[in-house]
Amino acid sequence: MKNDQIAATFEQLADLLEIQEANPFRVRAYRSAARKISSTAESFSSLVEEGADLTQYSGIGKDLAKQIEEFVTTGQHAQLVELKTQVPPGVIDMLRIAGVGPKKVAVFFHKLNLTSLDELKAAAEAGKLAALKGFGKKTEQSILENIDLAAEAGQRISIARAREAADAIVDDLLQVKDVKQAAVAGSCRRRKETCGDLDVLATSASAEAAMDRLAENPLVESVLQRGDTKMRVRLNSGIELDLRVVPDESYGAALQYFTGSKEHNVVVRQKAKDLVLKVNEYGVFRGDEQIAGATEEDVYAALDLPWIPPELRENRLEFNYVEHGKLPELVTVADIKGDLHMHTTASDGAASILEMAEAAKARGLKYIAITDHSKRVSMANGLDADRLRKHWQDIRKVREQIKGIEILCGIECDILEDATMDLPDDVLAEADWVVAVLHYGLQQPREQIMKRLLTAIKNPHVNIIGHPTGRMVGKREGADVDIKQMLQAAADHGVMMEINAHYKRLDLDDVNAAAARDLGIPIVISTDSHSVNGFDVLQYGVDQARRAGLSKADVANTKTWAQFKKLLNR
Ligand code: DGT
Ligand code: CA
Ligand code: CA
Repeated sequence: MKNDQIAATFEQLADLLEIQEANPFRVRAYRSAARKISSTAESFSSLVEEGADLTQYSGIGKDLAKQIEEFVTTGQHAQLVELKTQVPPGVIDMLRIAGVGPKKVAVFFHKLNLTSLDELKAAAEAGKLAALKGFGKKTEQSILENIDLAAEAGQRISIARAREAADAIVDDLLQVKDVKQAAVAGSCRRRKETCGDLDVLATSASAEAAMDRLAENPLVESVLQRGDTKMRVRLNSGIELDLRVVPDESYGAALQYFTGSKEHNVVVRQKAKDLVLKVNEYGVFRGDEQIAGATEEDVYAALDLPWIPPELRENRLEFNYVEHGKLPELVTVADIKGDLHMHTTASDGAASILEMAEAAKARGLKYIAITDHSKRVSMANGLDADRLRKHWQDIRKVREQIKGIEILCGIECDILEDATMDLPDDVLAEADWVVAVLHYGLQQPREQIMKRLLTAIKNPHVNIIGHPTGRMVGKREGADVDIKQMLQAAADHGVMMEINAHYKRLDLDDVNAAAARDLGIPIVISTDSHSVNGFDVLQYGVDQARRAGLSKADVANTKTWAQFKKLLNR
């Protein structure tokens, strides 16, 4: 079990306790434990296995240590299970609305007896929220703006949670003697930013053995359906998972079919028809004769197609590539040599400059930029000019303490609501690397949003636009950005574009990143790390780039430091 998963459970516990108006100290204890766990490099799961004393970590007392041990060994948290019986799922759903936290939800639940998103929406439309003590028209308006997105997102989970669960279940199935092959399929294999359910395939001499094993997995809450070769279960996280056990000779065909997308498969079936063949989850057939099916490569080859990476299977780019005979060699995590967006204790990060540099170096990175917040982000302790210059002095000192990694003096500079930069030009001029971002006023009209973005793009000291739309996956629509205009301006002025790798952002998204690439804009995949574990999200950013069809050459931070340096002077 990963630290993130343990932390997410404690965060959820804190949310539910807060909704139930529990003692604030208890709530805070769970939240700080969650933060500690997710920002600690050692795996708590392994620590528990080794019998280590968890109370050595600040913020983790005896009681919490016991709860962590119980959760890691059983996959269940008794108190969380109990709380879930008290708080209806529809109330928990309200937490997905941007700007709505447990305190507000507690009021909706206890004062207005609202128990679903639909009921909350109706109450907002009737003006009942604005009438509540401590609420106003503005809050009500913002809830109305964001509630549909929260409802639409439904029970879809982030690719990060999806991969953790699916990978753990696949690994566990592979422990079964009779199971020869197992893999995740569906949207999770295509690395879509969210997954509606998980799809897992296995080949096994005994389908029973594979299904029994899944039923016993600690991540599984209940078995919903079970047939001879098919099973559907609900996981503790609420997400559902389909397992299909298939014969070896059909494994590739099943993997191809259940990886999807449906749209991709429509084209694949048409290709088969054109060749007077038939393709389904059992294989490729000429009449009754199976001519392929054991591997995906064979299936595609039988249809005169190259094997297509799952991330591209959306019927968006892939068949164009195939037609022109140049399926790109997609960028990989191993290609990434630098990380140009991260935070330290100078603003809202959990680690020092040196700790971040050491962690980056340990992961094989050759250059990083320290980009703490500018002063507008006061809740993150953002830096004004004086503090920033001192911070850069500290960074220069750290350069003397660590060799083998280049450390840039950077800044994540807010683009203010009035379309000025949060720091004066003379300060920005001293930076090695300026990431310009929108954090506030995302609801402004398109015209003002564009004025802000264009101010930043035209500023000669700005190197890159960070998380360009400001969207939060499944939670908040980004600002009303005219993507085409922004990208054209960036191309004209030599400004790069970020793919923020955090699974809650993944911004630029796959479609916009492809558009940026088409204009020749260098794309940088950044982790936006706030702790030494923050680098873990790199894979999600790389996956988003792969979904955009990006190769190594399209991603600027695959360059060596000597090459990358040349891009710094605009
Ligand atoms: P999700 O779960 O909403 O994130 O998206 P997927 O793509 O995982 O969709 P899912 O779980 O409904 O089905 C998995 C794959 O199985 C899907 O990508 C393609 C294939 N599949 C499922 N149902 C159908 C169908 O009715 N027709 C075709 N052609 N393929 C299907
Ligand atoms: Ca699925
Ligand atoms: Ca499914």
